[in-house]
Amino acid sequence: MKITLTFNPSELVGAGFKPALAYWNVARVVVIDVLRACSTITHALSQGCRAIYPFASVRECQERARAMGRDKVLLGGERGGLRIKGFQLGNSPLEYPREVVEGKDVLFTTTNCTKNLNTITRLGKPKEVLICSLLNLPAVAEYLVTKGEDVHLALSGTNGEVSLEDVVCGGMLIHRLVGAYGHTPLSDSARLAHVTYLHYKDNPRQALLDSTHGRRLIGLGMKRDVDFCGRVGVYDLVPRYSKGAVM
Ligand code: 3SL
Repeated sequence: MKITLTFNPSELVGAGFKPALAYWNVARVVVIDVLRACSTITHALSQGCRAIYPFASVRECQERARAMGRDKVLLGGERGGLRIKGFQLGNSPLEYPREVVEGKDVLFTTTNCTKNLNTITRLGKPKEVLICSLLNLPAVAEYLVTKGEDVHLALSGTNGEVSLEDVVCGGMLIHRLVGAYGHTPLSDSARLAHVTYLHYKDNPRQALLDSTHGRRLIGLGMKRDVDFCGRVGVYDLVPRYSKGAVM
């Protein structure tokens, strides 16, 4: 099992990643966005949401809503961390309880994560595309261990920058895979994530509080979201992206 990692979606299309494209089509890709999209997706699915349809842009989301029937779907997501005008839901997991999302399809767009997903699927056809946050990390790790195949961790980052909380989540996943497999070839970026995780090993939640994005969300009055997303292994779920939907 070889493990590679990109810190944000712009690296996926950069020249540096090109040599790995052949490998891309056989790898299992794990998309990570701890604050907050992957946490929100995982939580919504745990609450009985039928499917989440991720879109790169607000316009695509609105067009699909018109095509599917505006009253048949929920629109969710954010720009700048805030709910988009005309959308019923933002990107806070707390806005996705069972009474709101059970049996519903959510059309979803966020600044970084849904663009990351979009880039991944435009680049080719990975074997599987999985969604991981701290909330479901043990379930994802367990699943990957049963497969024992190459994995690429695609962190979402923030506006083209590295996000500490995503790096620590990626590093925690690597730690579990290395623990299960012993010697595992790691790319330098995967090794960096692992080392960063080891720094936060005893208190991974602290990484969310230290991170630029976590502090920004707290500044916007969203401390409850940061606390919610900082919990490890709450859901035994491995959401998959396939044919335009996460289920
Ligand atoms: O960019 C994203 O995908 C979001 O998760 C960022 S935010 O936490 O909603 O600001």
